[in-house]
Amino acid sequence: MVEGRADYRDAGLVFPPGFTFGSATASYQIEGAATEDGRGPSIWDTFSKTPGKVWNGDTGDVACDHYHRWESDLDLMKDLGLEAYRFSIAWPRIMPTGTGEVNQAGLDFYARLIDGLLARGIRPVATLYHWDLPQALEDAGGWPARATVDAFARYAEVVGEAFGDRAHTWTTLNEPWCSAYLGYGQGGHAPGRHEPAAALAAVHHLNLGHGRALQALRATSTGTPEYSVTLNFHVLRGVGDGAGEAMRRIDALANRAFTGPMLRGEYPEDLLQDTAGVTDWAFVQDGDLADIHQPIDVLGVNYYSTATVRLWDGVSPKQMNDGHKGVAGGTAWPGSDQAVEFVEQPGPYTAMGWNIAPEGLEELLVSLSEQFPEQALMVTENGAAFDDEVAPDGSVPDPERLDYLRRHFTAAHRAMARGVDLRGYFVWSLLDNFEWGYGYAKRFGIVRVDFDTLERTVKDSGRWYRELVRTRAIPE
Ligand code: IFM
Repeated sequence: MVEGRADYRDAGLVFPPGFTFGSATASYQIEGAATEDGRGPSIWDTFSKTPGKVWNGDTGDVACDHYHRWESDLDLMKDLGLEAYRFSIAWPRIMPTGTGEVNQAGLDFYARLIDGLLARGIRPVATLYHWDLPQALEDAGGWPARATVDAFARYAEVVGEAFGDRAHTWTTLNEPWCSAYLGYGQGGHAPGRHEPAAALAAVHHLNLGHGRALQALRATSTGTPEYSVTLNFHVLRGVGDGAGEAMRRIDALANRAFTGPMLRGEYPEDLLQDTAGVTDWAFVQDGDLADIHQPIDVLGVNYYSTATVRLWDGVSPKQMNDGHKGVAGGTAWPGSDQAVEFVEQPGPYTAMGWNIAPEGLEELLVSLSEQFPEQALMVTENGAAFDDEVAPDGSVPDPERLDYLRRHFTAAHRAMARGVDLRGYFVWSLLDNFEWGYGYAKRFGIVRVDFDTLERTVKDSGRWYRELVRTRAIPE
């Protein structure tokens, strides 16, 4: 083992000028004001209000109340020294039913936010879709339906016209893997459907939506924004005899299903073969791949942990679902008697139960830059949930999160030292917020939110980050 590789706790590493330090959030997770100023319902409003879907019955109705507290939140960002802020625009605030009428009050909110960022010298990095699909579009079929792509392109045109003079970076989608597979396959995310073929149709329509949105944004933006998409990559480890095959399959489904069309203009042949028992991919029409394959300036990378997989022979999808051989979670291919199981990994873990593996980030960044040598990269999310406690003096000591961040910044720095063109890093998240199916039980913020009083308190990790941004060197 190379000295120092195991702990990733190098201090003093300096990030170059031009490297962007930011933090990230998403609309449904922080805004609240779910029915105010003409916002329409999204699939997450519906899902979170469906009994049994979200821990404790939590919803985003109030969340961090950022919709009303945006100005003091911007002051907080300024105080932390953030150079950029990655937020998402709620489609149902802009177009309450996803198509048709544009809601001026929704546009006004994001105009205030963007202008407020610029006034404080913070670059606005805006994501168009971080999972809050207007419910009316889901009622009409959701992402498995091609019409959703047209609606998304029109929405991109509207925000491009409104903010394309000021946005620093446009990001089309956040983690389409989650939207497609968790939303339409596994069902743990909104809209909670369990339809494997629909999940793959959603993969394609999200990819197409990305390409069509880029075209619309480019056509309407009058400034000089950068263009990007954010993917959550699976950094894979394998166990057992079929380890290589298990890793190949998940790499195809989870990673190359998106990078293939977006960055190479084609779906991987092995993905089409692996999934032939589920769909014939007839939803891919002539011209789609050219539409998807648009240039981007930066590829957004979200990374939290690694995943370990094992291949099972002789397991049918039914057995898989029944928990055959203790297989709890994984993927089975209809028409095949093989299944891939996600197995437990060695710790330490965060409060999400995710293993802490900074070396996975270094490996991912190096691998992406080898696969796509011309593509600049940006870590658009990295961070950790822990069960923070408020100290008697009101401070929030969070040594585990601080240590997690230190090790992952070290990993990013090491990747850069190995030649990776990494442009910046956004810590997830600025604020404790609505963590989807976990509600408010999991805290990712570098700023604590008291969900009774909505008071914000900068945690020790936030202070540490402020020091990193100020000095550009990883603090002790
Ligand atoms: O909170 C989420 C975010 O919305 C998308 N990426 C992962 C985060 C932590 O689960």
